Amino acid sequence: LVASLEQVEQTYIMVKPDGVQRGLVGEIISRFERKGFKLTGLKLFQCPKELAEEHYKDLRAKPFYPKLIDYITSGPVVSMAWEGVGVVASARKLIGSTDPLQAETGTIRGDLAVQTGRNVVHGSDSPENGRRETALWFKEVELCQWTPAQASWLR
Ligand code: RTP
Repeated sequence: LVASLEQVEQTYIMVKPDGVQRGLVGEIISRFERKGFKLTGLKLFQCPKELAEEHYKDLRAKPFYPKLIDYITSGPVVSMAWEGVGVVASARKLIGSTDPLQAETGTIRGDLAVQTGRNVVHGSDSPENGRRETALWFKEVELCQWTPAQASWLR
């Protein structure tokens, strides 16, 4: 009842090419499912350069930007849209710090990654970016709004 008064957010989560190629897709999806968030979009996708540039436009001036674009477009990614109360901050917690060596054990990066430039997963950093990135990576028809058939135990 309390949670239903809070804001339901959207976030964009992406298994990056290293995560796909290392066979971590199921493991990563599983962590968000087990937490209790709702999956509203899911696809395997080869990201075109233009989309990678738009997604990371705020990082254009960074020295690592060209390598970041090469990395994200180097093979298919798994794009996901997740929905829930507090999902943006909670997903960032599940993912862990950008540098996997600083990420806590128990987080995705803390458990499964070593290098910042190969940190297996992306998660939106604000509710606004959650909406922006979901709309950037998914067509409207690819997103499913659905309600569990039985009352949810989670909110
Ligand atoms: P993300 O957007 O992927 O969830 O990552 P983030 O917010 O934790 O980190 P951000 O600072 O937005 O950086 C985006 C991605 O750029 C790569 N990166 N490389 N020094 C480096 O080589 C460096 N710094 C950042 C990472 O893949 C990071 O996730």
